Amino acid sequence: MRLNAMILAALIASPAWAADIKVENAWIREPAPGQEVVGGFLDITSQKDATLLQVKSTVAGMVELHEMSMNNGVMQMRPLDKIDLPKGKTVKLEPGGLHLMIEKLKKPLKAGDRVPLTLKVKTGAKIEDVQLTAEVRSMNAPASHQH
Ligand SMILES: [Cu+2]
Repeated sequence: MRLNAMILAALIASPAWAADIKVENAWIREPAPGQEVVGGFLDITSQKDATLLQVKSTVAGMVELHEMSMNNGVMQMRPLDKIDLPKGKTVKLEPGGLHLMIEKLKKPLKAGDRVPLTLKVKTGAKIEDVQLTAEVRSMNAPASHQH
């Protein structure tokens, strides 16, 4: 029993990032009162060719990968089933482009809150979870899109 507990403690204490994946500037737009869908943004760099398959958060019922783009002068958004992470390239999820759509919020988020996110990243045949926290930030501009 004691040995199992020690192994568990060692696992929990291991570094938060996967060795080959670096995540920076993770933030979430503060939702308006009653709003249950918000955008999430981050910069992700992989040292190997990899694929972001899925994102989860304990504060949300669902997180989708989305892409916004201009189409004949109209801003459109579509869900993606994955986001490619080319080796050594920083892929930016940012307003107006790729983003996370954090949906079915289980509680109100306020500016300054730290929200846990889990990224499921596939590298070759290996799939691993990358844990991080994103800061909720208020934006003066209204949400840039509606569902
Ligand atoms: Cu979206």
